Amino acid sequence: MLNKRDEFLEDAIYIRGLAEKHNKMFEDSIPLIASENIMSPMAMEMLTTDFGFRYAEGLPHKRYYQGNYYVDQMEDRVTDLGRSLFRAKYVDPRPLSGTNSNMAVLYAFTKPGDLISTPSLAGGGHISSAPFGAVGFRGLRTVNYPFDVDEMNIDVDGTIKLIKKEKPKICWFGQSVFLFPTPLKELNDAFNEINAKVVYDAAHVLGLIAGKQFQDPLREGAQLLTGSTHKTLPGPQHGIIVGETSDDDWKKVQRGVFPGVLSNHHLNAMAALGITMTEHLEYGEDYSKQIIKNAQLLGGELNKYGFKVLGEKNGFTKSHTLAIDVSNQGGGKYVAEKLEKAGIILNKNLLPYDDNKKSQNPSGIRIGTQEVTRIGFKEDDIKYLAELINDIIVKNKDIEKMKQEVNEFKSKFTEIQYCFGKFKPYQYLKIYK
Ligand code: DSN
Repeated sequence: MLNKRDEFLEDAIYIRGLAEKHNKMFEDSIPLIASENIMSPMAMEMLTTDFGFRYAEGLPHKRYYQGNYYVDQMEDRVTDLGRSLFRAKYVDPRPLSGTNSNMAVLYAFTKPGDLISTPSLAGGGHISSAPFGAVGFRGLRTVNYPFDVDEMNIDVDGTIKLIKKEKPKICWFGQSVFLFPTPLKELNDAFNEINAKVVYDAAHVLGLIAGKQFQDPLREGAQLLTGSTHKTLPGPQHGIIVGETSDDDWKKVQRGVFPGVLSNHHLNAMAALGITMTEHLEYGEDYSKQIIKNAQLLGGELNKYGFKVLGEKNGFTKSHTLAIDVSNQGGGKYVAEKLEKAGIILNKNLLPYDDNKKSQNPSGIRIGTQEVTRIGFKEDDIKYLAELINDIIVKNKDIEKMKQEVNEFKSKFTEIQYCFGKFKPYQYLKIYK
């Protein structure tokens, strides 16, 4: 019979074993989820340092705890790196996630009952800007921008009318299906007329903005960028707020972060973010160019195979993301699950004309090229990926054989690119002996 210690150890080893199996599953698979990425070795190392076990409430040099001598220096440097990377006056690298960043900004500039304008969920909006997400938690009301499916973007004229009529306290932008830049410049007169705050949730495209390959929202009308830091910016699961705004407004943002929506921030993740920023300053431009090139090529290839890739009129995408209507191939749920069986990991997604009630079985799938680009996919690899997807979904080839092909293909990509140092991804379990 097992004694208590052995029983608990068995549980611990079971959980560790799941992590090992999960690592192996991703090692063998092609990762296409548009909101994920893998970290560099130097950034990853930071997550297992003592930074992760300490408190540092507040701002550098004005803490409530002792022991922050090096923490303060690290936070100062990460903040400065953020200013360089985003060419911005203010950076707060403390939020724990994208949603946490959004909550801090909502806390700073709204009161319960206020109205804000946001992208709709089906138009790609994020759950944190929906009434059942962070926005609802703050007790806010929302109106959604009209969407133009041909353009795969918000409808400019309709949005101008909506802003002028509804006079929202905040005009909120940014999506989770983010194919094309938001037409901020075209909306500037409307923002000015109602004196709204303009906030842009850049989570998905943060690395592309920093790599100067997408729009530059802070120069186009937004005062604040929020975001998570682990999508096209390949950092830790963390958050950030960037601002070109008045000192008074920035103080409100900082108070929104602490003590508004968090007590301690996660120092190990912040250090990892700092290292990611240094790497992005060096490699971000090349990396972003290749991400977008790969996404556009994949859109074109899938289109040639007969898939209905949205945004065709504008070249399918100007970001890392593709949105594909697969209602003729069995629907988003069926296609995503079938691809998963063959080792291609992506997600089903609402499309702009889907009712929100269809979120468990929407018409679409979403694809992101940032992670495959990170491990070295170039043009020929993208063409082969499109062929694999066609073989699995359209030609209906044997799933086990396809899984083998996917595994063999993936085994060619053994190193994380666009970073300092060398590392074979998925080999993470080294500390416990
Ligand atoms: N849920 C994430 C996404 O997949 O886009 C964003 O937080």
